[in-house]
Amino acid sequence: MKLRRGSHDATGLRFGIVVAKFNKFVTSKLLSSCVEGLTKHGVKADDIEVVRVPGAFEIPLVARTMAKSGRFEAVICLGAVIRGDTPHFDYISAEVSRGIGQAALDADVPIIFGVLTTHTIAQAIERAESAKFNRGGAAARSAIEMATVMRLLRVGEEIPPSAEVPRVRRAKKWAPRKRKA
Ligand code: INI
Repeated sequence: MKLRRGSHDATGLRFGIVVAKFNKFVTSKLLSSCVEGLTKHGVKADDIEVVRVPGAFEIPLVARTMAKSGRFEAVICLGAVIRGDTPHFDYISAEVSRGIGQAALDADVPIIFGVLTTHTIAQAIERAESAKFNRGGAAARSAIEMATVMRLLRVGEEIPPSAEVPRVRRAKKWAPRKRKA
């Protein structure tokens, strides 16, 4: 049996982060613990690119574009959808989770779901703070694990240069010159 798993050594890997501005008092905490989580595992600050979007609903499109750019080994999505008095929560949380999953499959690049969906503000704060659940740090670890396991699985996918088919010039067939009459 072969067991393949990702590592937590992220040296040389590049990550994109999409973070929602809505509920910034929560998402800013998710962002700082996520960046800290990446750098702690060897990612250089220059290899992290952060894009801010208005709200969680806008995350999937930007995540998909970043993932398709070929500039990142993984993209991390951070947001906070907090239940209110209307069904708005249900539409946004359903769409962001579906959209992120679809974006990862479209782009063929790991996209991490670091979007909180909570009933209360207190639950959201609890999950964003590093002392408690720290979902930002967890998103960073998941991204590193997925980036490294995908790299393992993809070994051998590219065609090595030696296997490329050389362009062969066909030699002209020899034929006797026709004499002018
Ligand atoms: N966006 C969030 O990220 N979290 C929320 O809790 C939220 N609520 O509750 O409304 C929210 N709404 C904005 C939404 O994501 C879009 O930005 C907006 O609808 C424009 O498309």
